[in-house]
Amino acid sequence: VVDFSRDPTAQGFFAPERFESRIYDCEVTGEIPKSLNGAFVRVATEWLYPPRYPHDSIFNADGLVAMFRFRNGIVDFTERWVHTARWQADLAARRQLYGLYRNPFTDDPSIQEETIAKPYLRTLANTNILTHGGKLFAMKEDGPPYELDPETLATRGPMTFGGKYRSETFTAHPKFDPVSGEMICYGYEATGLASNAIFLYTVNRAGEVTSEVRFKAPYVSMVHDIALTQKHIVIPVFGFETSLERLKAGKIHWAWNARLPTYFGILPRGGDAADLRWFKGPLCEMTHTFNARTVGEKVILEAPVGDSNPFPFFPADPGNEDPPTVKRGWHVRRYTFDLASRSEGFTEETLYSHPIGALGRIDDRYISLDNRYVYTQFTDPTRPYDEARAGNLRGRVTNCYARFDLHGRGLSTYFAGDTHSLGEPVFAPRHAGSPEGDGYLIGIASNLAEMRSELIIADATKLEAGDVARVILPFRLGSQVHGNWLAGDRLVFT
Ligand code: V55
Ligand code: FE
Repeated sequence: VVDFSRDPTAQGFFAPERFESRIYDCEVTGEIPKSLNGAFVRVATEWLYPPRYPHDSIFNADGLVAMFRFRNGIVDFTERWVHTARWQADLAARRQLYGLYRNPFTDDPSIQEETIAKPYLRTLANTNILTHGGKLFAMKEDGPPYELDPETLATRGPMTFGGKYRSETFTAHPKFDPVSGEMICYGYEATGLASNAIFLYTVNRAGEVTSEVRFKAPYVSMVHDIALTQKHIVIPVFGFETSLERLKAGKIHWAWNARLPTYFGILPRGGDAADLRWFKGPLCEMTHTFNARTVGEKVILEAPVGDSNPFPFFPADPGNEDPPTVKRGWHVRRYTFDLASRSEGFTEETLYSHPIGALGRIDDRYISLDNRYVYTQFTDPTRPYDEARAGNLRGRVTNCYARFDLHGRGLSTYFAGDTHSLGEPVFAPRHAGSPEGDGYLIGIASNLAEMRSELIIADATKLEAGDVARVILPFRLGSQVHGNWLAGDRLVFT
């Protein structure tokens, strides 16, 4: 039975829509820049069938991928479920067979034996969507990526990399080196549920695995994102914990634990496990990174960072909660790791005390290089809000994008309007050769008054001027996890 009426998080603007769709030549306001050739792709979490447990995480909902294909000022739209093994099994059974987030011990008894032995079969491919080696794929960090047809978004199936990718899992945040064209990717819990094995891979331009490094995390935690420099890979480990006992007890995969330290692994590129060095310090919540670089003997990392549990659906066990004095929210912070020092410590510096969102992006052509700008969304409670038209969400809507200057220490902001709420912004270059930051911020806005979603296109160099165009959808899109701009000259989008 499909009944979402008892789920308070699935109502109003957030009620699941659950359909696959195609719109030819979308409705547009303003003018889409003709130089934008490529695609904005994104993935949302949406339940095909309601969860078996009411306290489950929305991260355990199915992946719904969408593409806005830009050609010469025209935009076509396609949206499809990722037809994972799990999605297909649920559809065949006409009900939700799968239990809590990343806990097969809570699955339907009819499938448990298989899902406990092969937990990667439960992946939802619901976290990110990217291309490499001529393939488009959606992924979640608990299983293999799923390859998609770049024209139709039809699911082709799990990716195997010719058998040379040996981790059971694959991160949702692979990193692309713009100089070498390589993809650096990894899996944590690489050898099974609650294992502390991390396998890290280099995949060349052609999509072939060229190196593997196997090592162990200091404790089993959510290694959601990493950072890449031209010389090093930075691996943050912080704050969440799990164990087989916990999973067998039927609990959700992760518990926050404010008593845990943060570790940062620094691995030289081309090195092996013996070259990995762990730095250790007080807890910092760094689910996502902006970027990093190696300068002499120092590795320098910027990230949106907080000090408290970011995910209320992964609560702490009694005694491990955040102290009551802790401030919630995120800031732009810089971390410096001194490879010449013998100390295991690192330094932390808040670059901007301005509140920001948990997601942050850069001009992806500068991944691993010295970037000047970082972009994120945030809530400005002083901006106007039309409660009569948009409903009772005053002070809670994410109404702005920000660009922070890491060199000049300046901030510019875009305001989406008094009935809108924004997700993650992505950066699209104005032209293939335009300098860093010369381009557009693109992202989905919820129009809470009209009950529809809009794709915002704002000039990243003139955010205060408002957007240059919006693509108007006649329906709501599910909550985005991540999106990306795939330029026309990049691989599958020629
Ligand atoms: C995140 C999202 C996930 C997940 C783990 O945003 C971390 C972070 C949508 O699923 O499984
Ligand atoms: Fe993420």
